[in-house]
Amino acid sequence: MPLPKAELHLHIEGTLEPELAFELAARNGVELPYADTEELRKAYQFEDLQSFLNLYYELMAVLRTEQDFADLTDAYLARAAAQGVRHAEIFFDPQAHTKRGLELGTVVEGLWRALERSEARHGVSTRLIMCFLRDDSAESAMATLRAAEPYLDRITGIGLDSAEVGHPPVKFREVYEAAAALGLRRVAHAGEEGPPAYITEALDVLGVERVDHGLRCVEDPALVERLVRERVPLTLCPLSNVRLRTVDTLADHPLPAMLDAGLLCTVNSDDPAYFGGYAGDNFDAVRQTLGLTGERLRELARNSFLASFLEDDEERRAR
Ligand code: ES4
Ligand code: ZN
Repeated sequence: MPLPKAELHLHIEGTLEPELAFELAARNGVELPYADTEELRKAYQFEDLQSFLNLYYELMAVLRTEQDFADLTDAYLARAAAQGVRHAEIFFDPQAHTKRGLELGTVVEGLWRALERSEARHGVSTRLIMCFLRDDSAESAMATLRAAEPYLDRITGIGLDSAEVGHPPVKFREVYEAAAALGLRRVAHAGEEGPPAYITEALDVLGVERVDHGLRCVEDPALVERLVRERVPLTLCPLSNVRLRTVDTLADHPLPAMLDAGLLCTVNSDDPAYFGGYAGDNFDAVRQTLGLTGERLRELARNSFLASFLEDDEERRAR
């Protein structure tokens, strides 16, 4: 039995496996510039975050209908459940779809079709987190937040993702203020490729409760001390860091040192179809390569529920 865990850093569009991409392409009459799944898989060699994002946005063209989003999400939940995931807080990128001409409602209703059945079908509770693309304008993010107001009963929080460097958190100050006023929880990617100062800014300017990645905090001892003191959860994604060359090899990953420093780390999968594995695969990889003990692995699993947006009673039931 895999360790029960919560997945807190998962882009639903990043769960699009090559087989489903081709199936949806055929269903929707979309031409992919790859002959077959084997040729597509060969494109999964990334230099950095941007080279991955280019493929990630390109492949989304196959997602057209509510049923496509429902099928994508249901396939993810089945895989996650098989790896011990009991709770998943799922990111989606509305602007990546509305800029292709889809309605926001198509995306949210489609995701919801799978999420509303998830506990019964897969034993996985869920939350939805709407991310803004930080390489798009703050005006576009604000318009997206306003367009999402009819769906806020289905959306727990907001996040910030896509190309980090050159797009500091402060760019989205007003959007985060407006989201807070609507009662939304707040997270943001920071310190993946961007500097430690972006982590500080996400905390101080955006009021985030959790930092996605946050890996580069290790370059700033005073920041590490603050994150420990304030018990700020970090949603680390070890296999993602290797594939996007944020770390040289998995053996060089600072996770053990971060746990030793007292940071509230969690292990997550980011874009599992692209980075070589789901939540359990990430746990297996850090166990094998970083030699984490059973106690450390249980700490990571416990942290995932502690850092989640579940209420206390739900949290106890989930773990
Ligand atoms: C992402 Cl790995 C990563 N970083 C930033 N934004 C993203 N969107 C999807 N995957
Ligand atoms: Zn991410």
